[in-house]
Amino acid sequence: MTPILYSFRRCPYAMRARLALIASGLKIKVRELILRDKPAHMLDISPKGTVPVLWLGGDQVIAESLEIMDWALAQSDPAGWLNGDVTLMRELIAANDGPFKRALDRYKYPTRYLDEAIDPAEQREIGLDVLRPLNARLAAHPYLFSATPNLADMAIFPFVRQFAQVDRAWFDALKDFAPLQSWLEGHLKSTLFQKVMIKYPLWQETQSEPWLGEAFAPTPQR
Ligand SMILES: N[C@@H](CCC(=O)N[C@@H](CS)C(=O)NCC(=O)O)C(=O)O
Repeated sequence: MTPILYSFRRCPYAMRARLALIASGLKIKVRELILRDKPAHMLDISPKGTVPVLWLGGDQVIAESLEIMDWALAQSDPAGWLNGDVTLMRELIAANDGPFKRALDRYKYPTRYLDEAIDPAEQREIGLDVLRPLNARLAAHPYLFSATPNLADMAIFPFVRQFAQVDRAWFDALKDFAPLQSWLEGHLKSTLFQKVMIKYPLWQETQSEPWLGEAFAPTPQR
């Protein structure tokens, strides 16, 4: 069967999965959801209840964003995202998913962490410390490893986007971060990202799913 992705448009984990799935050129269908109303079938096949979830049919399920990227690129990697030092790519991704994401959540949603007596400005600095080595890499070439993007660029930039968006004026005014700022800008303007951010209607059990990365064309009303 055609693989089906359970996805939430604004989730950075779901974005990185969509980036790899679209870049791979594989034909995938998408079920758009909102987190407070997850489809029963998604919870059946992945009880931990996070997006993205890629359903390959039957009990074959991939419920981790990086594993979805790996699955897609293992089959088809036309842009060469796996060319290069994959171990180092994964180290950068681990710093993103660990310390950076932790600081991002506390910076973006301080009221969720009232028991921790969070200072959002301090968390923002912790996040910036993780971005500093990325910025240094980007001073040497347009993407993290070379002149073309790879797995690390694509797995990380959706989170930097979120970090920047909390206070765009502050982010844009950061001195010494021009390489990171233009790297982010380039991703946001890319054709691939436009496809990744196509808006789909929420999926309902009775509906057929649109193709991932293709503009949704509703059936004309008679
Ligand atoms: N480690 C997971 C994390 C995914 C994740 O945490 N996704 C969030 C949305 S961005 C989620 O589904 N949270 C569950 C919820 O809020 O109900 C992955 O990489 O796929």
